[in-house]
Amino acid sequence: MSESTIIVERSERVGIIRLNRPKAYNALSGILINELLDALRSFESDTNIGAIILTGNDKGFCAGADIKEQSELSFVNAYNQDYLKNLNDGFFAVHKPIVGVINGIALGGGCELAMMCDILYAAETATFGQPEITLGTIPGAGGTQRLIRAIGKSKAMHMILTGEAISAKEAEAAGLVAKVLPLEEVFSAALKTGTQHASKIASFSAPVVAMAKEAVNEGEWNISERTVHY
Ligand code: DAK
Repeated sequence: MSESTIIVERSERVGIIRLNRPKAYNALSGILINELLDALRSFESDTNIGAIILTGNDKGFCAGADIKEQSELSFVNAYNQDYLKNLNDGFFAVHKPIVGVINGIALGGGCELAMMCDILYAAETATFGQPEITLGTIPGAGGTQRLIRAIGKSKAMHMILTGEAISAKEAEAAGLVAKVLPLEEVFSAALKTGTQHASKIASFSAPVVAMAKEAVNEGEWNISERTVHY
């Protein structure tokens, strides 16, 4: 039986999902996306869970769409599977806060996955980038939409049109992440801090947290139709 592409844990009322494809920098294979969505759905329906943490492993957060897998798909298969849209829709369906703990690279779909979270904490080693243009394509999971809302047009354009990544400090200054954590013991410190914040949120009224999250998302998108096309 193949190894799971995610590790699911819980710490009191906090559900923790760790991406777990170290040999591929946690690239988003179809299997990983399905397992991630299953874990999100499971935590969403679990009344003992009040918040969710999504993080990577010691290879970093996520290198984006699985390039090898994608390159083997026919157009029809890629179109029908539409993994990235499923991923985006799956995050929209979660009413509990999702804290992303970004402990290293967050590239392409990895940066977009980070932006699907509600609050981001980054390690000092984290980098954020949309390198799709270097592969002859554009961000395919909301990057063109979320990045402009998170950091403004000029910085978003710079990242998307050059493919250059930004550091955790730059991401914090630009408003992409809420907090940058100390470098020493990056992973455990980031996870611990993320867990503490998630636990704090989890102690509040669940319906009120869900309403607050919904209101913020409405403000971010200002649209009733939740589909992100790119
Ligand atoms: N997918 C699959 N495998 C990956 C990968 C990825 N994204 N990133 C890394 N790997 C694999 C490498 O192939 C290598 O595998 P082996 O050769 O060992 O089998 C292993 O991870 C280690 O990689 P490196 O040898 O390159 O390790 P380094 O430490 O030197 O570099 C790196 C690590 C993460 C900086 C580098 O691998 C890298 O730059 N990776 C690619 C990052 C990237 O370009 N990400 C964006 C992916 S594209 C759309 C649909 C989809 C998309 C766009 C539009 N539409 C529907 C419109 C695509 C979106 C993307 O995310």
